[in-house]
Amino acid sequence: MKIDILTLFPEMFSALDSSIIGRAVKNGDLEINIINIRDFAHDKHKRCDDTPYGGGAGMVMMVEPIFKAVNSVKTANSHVIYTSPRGRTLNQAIVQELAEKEHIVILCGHYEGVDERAIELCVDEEISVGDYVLTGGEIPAMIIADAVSRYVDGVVKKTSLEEESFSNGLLEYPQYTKPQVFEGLEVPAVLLSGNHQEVDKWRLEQAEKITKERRPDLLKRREEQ
Ligand code: 4G1
Repeated sequence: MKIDILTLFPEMFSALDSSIIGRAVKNGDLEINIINIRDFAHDKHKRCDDTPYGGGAGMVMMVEPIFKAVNSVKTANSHVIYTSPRGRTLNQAIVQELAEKEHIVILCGHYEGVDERAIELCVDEEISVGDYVLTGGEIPAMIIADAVSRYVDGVVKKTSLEEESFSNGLLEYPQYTKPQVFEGLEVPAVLLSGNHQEVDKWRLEQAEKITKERRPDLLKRREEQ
């Protein structure tokens, strides 16, 4: 899987160098390229944003550098995403859909976003990571790259993905590690019993209880599937 990220703020993506994603990139299981849109500016000042036609606050990212940047990476198999509050909200079903793609290109907006013609000319799909105001699409792009990368062979152990699909759509059960007692709080006895059937049963019950209490909408979505 190849992910190309187009941005005016490439430095922000050093966050991806560490952790599991960084290791997958080093192993060659995953290719992530960060492309600076500014490298495609045509004038000597490398201008990539300008004031909006019609007036109003802030700056708009210009279409030409974006158009050139996208075309520099795009092939017949590319899926181009614009991270935007207008898009459908990311969920695990969308992540799985994206994980099937050979090549994902993610365009990050900043300031007041991009010239609408950039979306019209270059973008296959808009995706949002949630309903709140951000300064740019860079962190959403990292969220998409992180979530999709987990499905690349070798990034996450197969058993993790299998357990996840078993508990599909449920919140996680409580986890404990050493010590057995801390500040008078004990690890539930069933987890020390060595009875794997009882452990599995307890974990499923806990996951269902927590999901029902906190995210009943997730249970409804599971029933629909
Ligand atoms: C109107 C949130 C504007 C924001 C309504 C989630 C947010 C990209 C995302 C905004 C952005 C709401 C996202 C807002 C995002 C141009 C550049 C758009 C930054 C920008 C709820 C600012 N998922 N926001 N506008 O935040 O890019 O992907």
